[in-house]
Amino acid sequence: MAVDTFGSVRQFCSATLVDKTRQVLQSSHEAHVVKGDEMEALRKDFTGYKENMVRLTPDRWLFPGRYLHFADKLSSFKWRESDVVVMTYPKCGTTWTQEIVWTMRNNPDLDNPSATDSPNDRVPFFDWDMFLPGNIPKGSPFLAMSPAFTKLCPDADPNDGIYLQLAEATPDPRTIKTHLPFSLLDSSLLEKAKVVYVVRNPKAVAVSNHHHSRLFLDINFQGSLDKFVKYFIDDNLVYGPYWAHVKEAWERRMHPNLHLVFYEDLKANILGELRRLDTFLGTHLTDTQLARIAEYTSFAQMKARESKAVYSFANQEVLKKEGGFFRRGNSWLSILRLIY
Ligand code: PPS
Repeated sequence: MAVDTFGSVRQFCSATLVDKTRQVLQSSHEAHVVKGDEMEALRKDFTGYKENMVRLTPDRWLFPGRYLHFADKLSSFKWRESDVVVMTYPKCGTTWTQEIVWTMRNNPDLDNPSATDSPNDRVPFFDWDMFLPGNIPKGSPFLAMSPAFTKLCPDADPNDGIYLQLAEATPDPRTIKTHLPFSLLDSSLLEKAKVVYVVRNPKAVAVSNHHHSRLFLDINFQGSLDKFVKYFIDDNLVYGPYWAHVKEAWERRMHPNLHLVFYEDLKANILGELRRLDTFLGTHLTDTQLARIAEYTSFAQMKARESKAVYSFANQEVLKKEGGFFRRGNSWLSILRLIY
């Protein structure tokens, strides 16, 4: 199928347009539109994909086309010394870690009333906007999901990024979530801010992502786990490739501002991991505070506190039969070992 080029997103981009299907971004990556048979095949399996996707070279990063609207702003985002960035490939334990880090920094005695605000308002997911529609009207449910945006950015246009602008407007000390790899962010990031990078066994990541991709209607994956694993291995999932993402963090692991966390270690020894984080963040919490935070951020307690608003964008059948976002916290062994 002959699909359009960057279409409507092109007019917003500050990146250099090389020709109808290529652009050079400020990060110096070249963006190519995914089109023709490749896009058709993706749309058949991911029926929620409305826009064309883009691929960046080098490394073949895959994003929705609307990434181009934000790419240069994301890669030149100004980091501050008090920032802590929680960075992950999707489904590696981001939500758990962002709650741990925010709580350690802002709610060590579990008495901060802001703790009931939505997690993505307290810890802006600053690259999320590429997944939202390009024309967000007043009264949109996407705006209702972020009261902090309306409060902190009353005059801002949501189409320029609800979460990007919220991240800019959030007062210090900020904790910011991203699924972007280092190479798509400002090269000063580690010199200015602290980064907590979370990695998880790729088999668990694939199983978790398969569920997520079937649950949420803007993805709406139609196929089996087997088929999804092939997408994962072939680096054909958004935010992929997994290994390039992890490698970029691994190469920086000796940097004093980078803290590497394994999801499996959080599960096995949460108190030990909280102590390591305490040292890295410089939060100086007592053992009693850390023990309370471990309990407060446990799977059971986070699941109990979860807001259900996001499920208005979910496949209700999958939700009912297989669970929501807080699915199981580790089930790949029983599922994937049967296949691989
Ligand atoms: S996302 O969508 O990329 O932000 O997802 P992410 O938060 O990275 O990963 C979701 C998986 O993490 C599990 N999870 C937890 N495990 C243990 N303890 C706590 N508190 C916790 N919170 C979230 C969540 O259940 C997802 O894993 P699966 O295997 O799908 O259950």
